[in-house]
Amino acid sequence: MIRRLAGASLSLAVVLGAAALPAAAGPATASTTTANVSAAPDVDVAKVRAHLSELSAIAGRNGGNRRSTTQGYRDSVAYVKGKLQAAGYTVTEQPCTSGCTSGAGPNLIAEWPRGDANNVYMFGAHLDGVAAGPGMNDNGSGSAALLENALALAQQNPTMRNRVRFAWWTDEEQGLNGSAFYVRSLSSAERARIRAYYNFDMVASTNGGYFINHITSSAAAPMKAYWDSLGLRPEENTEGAGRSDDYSFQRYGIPTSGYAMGAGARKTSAQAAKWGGTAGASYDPCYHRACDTLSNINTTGLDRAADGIAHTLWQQAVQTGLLADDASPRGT
Ligand code: DTR
Ligand code: ZN
Ligand code: ZN
Repeated sequence: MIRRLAGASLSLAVVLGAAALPAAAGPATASTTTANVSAAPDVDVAKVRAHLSELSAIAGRNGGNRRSTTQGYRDSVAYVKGKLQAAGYTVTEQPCTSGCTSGAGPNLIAEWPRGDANNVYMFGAHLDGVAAGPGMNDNGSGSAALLENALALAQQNPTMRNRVRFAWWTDEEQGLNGSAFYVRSLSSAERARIRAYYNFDMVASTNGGYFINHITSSAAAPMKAYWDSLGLRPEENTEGAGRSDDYSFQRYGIPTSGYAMGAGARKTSAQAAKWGGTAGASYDPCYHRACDTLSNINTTGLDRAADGIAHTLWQQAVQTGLLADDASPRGT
């Protein structure tokens, strides 16, 4: 619950350019056009937390973790899949048949079947955890934020300009293996349709910062615009570079970005002055530890990530308005 303007539908479109936020919409002027415009939803962080609670319970029933090779992982896949199917998605389990740890469960892929299939925007998070604990920040946080965004998209069912595909990856913790298998398995034509891949890994670190992968890139622009609009002054995700599933796409030249709040590296004094928290301590003091439980979740950060995902998804793929000059749709 962050955004000042959270309505599901506006009757007045103000064409403000690619980085425009609904909160900046002003009164009608010569540059306005009347249309049914879908605004990005304010994703309910209580619902994101409810998904996290389910993942926590799954770990609890399965020896305390959700490692890719375990029943805890397979139950996590079943939970996410069930929610997506109930919302109307066709969901694919992709077994990882090469390069994954023996016995690793599948990737989970869900595409929203509207918009131009030649322009695909992908949003992904790894669903597996390490053996040491339940993996709530790493990476229940990204998985749950993504799931609630997928459900919000289905619920709002806006007119789509481009295609959105969601992925929950297996075996990231053993070497980015599920995402690497996925990208490797695509044909070059399928890879060329992916306009950007957005990654969400550890988006609720209790002593975290606001980090964006490839922050100055055009793929990152809507992610940065949203956090800038909250006054967060995000920084480049240097700690996470090459260490999560975005790297599997980057290696094939696909533009990548994403949010992260940080792992085992320590917060600087300048960052503590800017964002609060404890200088000299890890962004996530429970990184890869048994204490990465529901208590290890920064709900404010989680909310800001979930809402920024929605902003980015809407900006890149939803039919958000009509051109001011000729009133023709921006896409087909
Ligand atoms: N892939 C993460 C590793 C990681 C390390 N630092 C960061 C910073 C931001 C995001 C991720 C990471 C893991 O799953 O352990
Ligand atoms: Zn991770
Ligand atoms: Zn990890």
